[in-house]
Amino acid sequence: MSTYEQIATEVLKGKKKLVAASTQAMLDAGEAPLDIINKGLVVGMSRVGVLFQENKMFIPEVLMSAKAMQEGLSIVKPLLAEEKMESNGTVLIATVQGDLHDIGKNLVGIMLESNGFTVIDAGKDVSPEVLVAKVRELKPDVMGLSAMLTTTMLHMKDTIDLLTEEGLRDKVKVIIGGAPVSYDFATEIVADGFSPDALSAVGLCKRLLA
Ligand code: B12
Repeated sequence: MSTYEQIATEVLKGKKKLVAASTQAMLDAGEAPLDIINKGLVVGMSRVGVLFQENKMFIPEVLMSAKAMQEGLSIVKPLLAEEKMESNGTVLIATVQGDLHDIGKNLVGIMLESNGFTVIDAGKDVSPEVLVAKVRELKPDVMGLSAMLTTTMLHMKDTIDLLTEEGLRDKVKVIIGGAPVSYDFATEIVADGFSPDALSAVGLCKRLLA
């Protein structure tokens, strides 16, 4: 029988096929999809973060882990979205320009979707111009911006500034997240909110749209 610890270790080792098999085995054994994400896949990826920081893991291995994590997520995701409910609102999410980190953003999308929000994922490395055009066209209630680099987090401000210039700032709530950003940074760039993780992002969206 697979365990959460096994999934975490397989993510850390970048074993895509094993992660897929263990995830499926856990689901078959009746484990909840959200638990598999939070107690298995995310735990593995957090360990990757620590080892990368300590120079004990390098980019090719990190990428293998990221792919293994995404493989697990792709198996549990359809099950989370299965319970159809009335939409709580529409959230446009994206990783900002110059930034290719999308695991956190994808998790936020999955959590929102599984809590009844309609999620439009604009992808990664998305420019302020493209985001503003999407806000105009799709009229989301919330725009969620993700950044993982201290350099790219500045594009969150650029995106908000462009929304203001285009007269759209009061049409959408903007929330931000990602390792280098904080509540203080959100206040500084006049975003409507910040969340440190995917689960609290759900509560934040609910509060903003209440
Ligand atoms: C995986 C990873 C990569 C992968 C990304 C694969 C992918 N598809 O995402 C690859 C190998 C491509 C990569 C590349 C690089 N990376 Co990198 N990477 C990481 C790593 C190890 C883990 C990130 C991750 O996925 N974490 C797991 C997820 C679940 O957590 P999360 O992203 O934080 O998301 C959660 C919250 O932040 C929040 N959240 C996230 N987004 C949002 C959005 C909203 C709206 C809300 C509300 C919440 C929210 O909710 C999420 C879920 O709970 C981090 C280390 C770290 N400590 O974070 C470094 C890290 C982010 N990378 C770093 C660096 C330097 C790079 C490179 C520049 C390396 C290089 N020299 O080339 C490149 C940059 C490429 C680019 N242009 O983007 C640095 C950034 C340093 C800095 N301060 O700027 C870090 C911190 C590592 C380090 N300490 O040096 N990386």
